[in-house]
Amino acid sequence: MNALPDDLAHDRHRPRYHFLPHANWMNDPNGLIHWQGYYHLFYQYNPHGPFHGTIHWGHARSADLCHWEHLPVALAPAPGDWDADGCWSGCAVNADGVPLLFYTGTSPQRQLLATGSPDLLHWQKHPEPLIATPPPDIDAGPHQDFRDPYIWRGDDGWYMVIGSQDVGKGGVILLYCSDDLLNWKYLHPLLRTSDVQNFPIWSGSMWECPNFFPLDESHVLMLSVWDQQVTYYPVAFTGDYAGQCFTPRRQSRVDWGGCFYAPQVLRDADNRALMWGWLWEQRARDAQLAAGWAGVMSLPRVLSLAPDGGLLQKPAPELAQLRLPAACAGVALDLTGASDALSAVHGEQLELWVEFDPLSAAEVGLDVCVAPDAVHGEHAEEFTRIAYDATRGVFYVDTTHASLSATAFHEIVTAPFTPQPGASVQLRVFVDHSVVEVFVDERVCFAVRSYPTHPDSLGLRPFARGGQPRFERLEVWELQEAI
Ligand code: DQQ
Repeated sequence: MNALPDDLAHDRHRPRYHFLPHANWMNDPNGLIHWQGYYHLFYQYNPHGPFHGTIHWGHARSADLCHWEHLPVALAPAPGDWDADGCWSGCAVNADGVPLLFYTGTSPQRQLLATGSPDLLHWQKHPEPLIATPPPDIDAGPHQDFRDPYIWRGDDGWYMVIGSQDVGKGGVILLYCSDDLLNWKYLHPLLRTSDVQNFPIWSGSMWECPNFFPLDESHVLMLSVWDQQVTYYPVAFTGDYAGQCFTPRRQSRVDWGGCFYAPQVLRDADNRALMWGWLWEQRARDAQLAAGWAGVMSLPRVLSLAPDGGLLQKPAPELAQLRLPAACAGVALDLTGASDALSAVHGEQLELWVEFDPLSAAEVGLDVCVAPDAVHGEHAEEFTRIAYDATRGVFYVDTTHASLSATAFHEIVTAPFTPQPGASVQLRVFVDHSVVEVFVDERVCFAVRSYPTHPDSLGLRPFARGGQPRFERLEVWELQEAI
């Protein structure tokens, strides 16, 4: 852990246990690798300000997934190099004990390699691009959208996927193979838009940041949907992989909150699939410039598959070490009981574990970051609402009232949600200053940003409409600072 400079220590919107650099801009997680007992997180980083530009690879490591040590920048764009305009996203590979970073250099986009020292602190760029252009039968557009290599070792050699577009046809994930990690042969598209046009989630015109990995009995292709200079959301296709071909069976949104993007997955020594995503700011650019930082990493999420093939995500259990003694631990509470139990609890670094009967009211949930004058009232001036709406069959997070500031974006994000028959809904919420990360039954996740203006918009309160809600469990912890 590294002490924060004074000006940042007083920034109430700056997260304290979600990872971010001391200052400036951060976007995608890159090169995730569990190496000699440490989780290494590289990330897209601009050391020159809190905006996207001159993209380097920042670097940090953690032994416990909670406390992070900032390390020197790993990759920097250099005039005359193939990455002169930026070192864009990519992955790390352990090549029989030699650490390698594969990434996209701009412009135009091409796939590059750097070899690391055993402590991962020094990186030597390979003199030539590994893959300089997209395959000739792919029209990657005027900017040659062709980026974000992701590599794995198969039974018969190395494989790489790269995100791209085929103009007029949509996104495409290109599959390559290699015997030596240096010479790559293009095989064919692993997936393209025309293969998934009957799936429900719109998938834009370009696919970036692919990850492809086995999970339980299936394979998952995760990618981020991009269209016309706009980043949208990551989706995961679950299906079968055989003979270098992927057959998707099911599609899901990885996160419904609207600021989670470009996730990457790491296999750790216990063979867990751990995922981080970039959480972008949801406030105006001026506010980001004034803050001096922009972009936060999500919490590490452990992935598994539901029996129906859906993606399950839960916060890494290591995060429990940040808990202070429980500030509230209630069982079988009605609305008044829950309200009383929460009235004494407030904070900017909280974990909530709530279970409720989804049949007990038309809408059930809770509000976080609530202004104090309204903790017991109907209309708080500032609050962020997290709730299940049985009438519409949705779970939602509402930041319409999260901030009185004109610079903060306000929206209601909604995910289809059907409770498990006969079971309570399990809601886990992490509040970390301007980050609110929500896990519903491990099946639906929302990461949102909330920027209250009142210094004391720190309260919690249960919420219900149309019925008598029953909270089976209501537990809250304050969490220690870790970054
Ligand atoms: N961010 C990187 C690209 C990637 C995009 C550039 C996704 O490599 O496609 O910073 O956010």
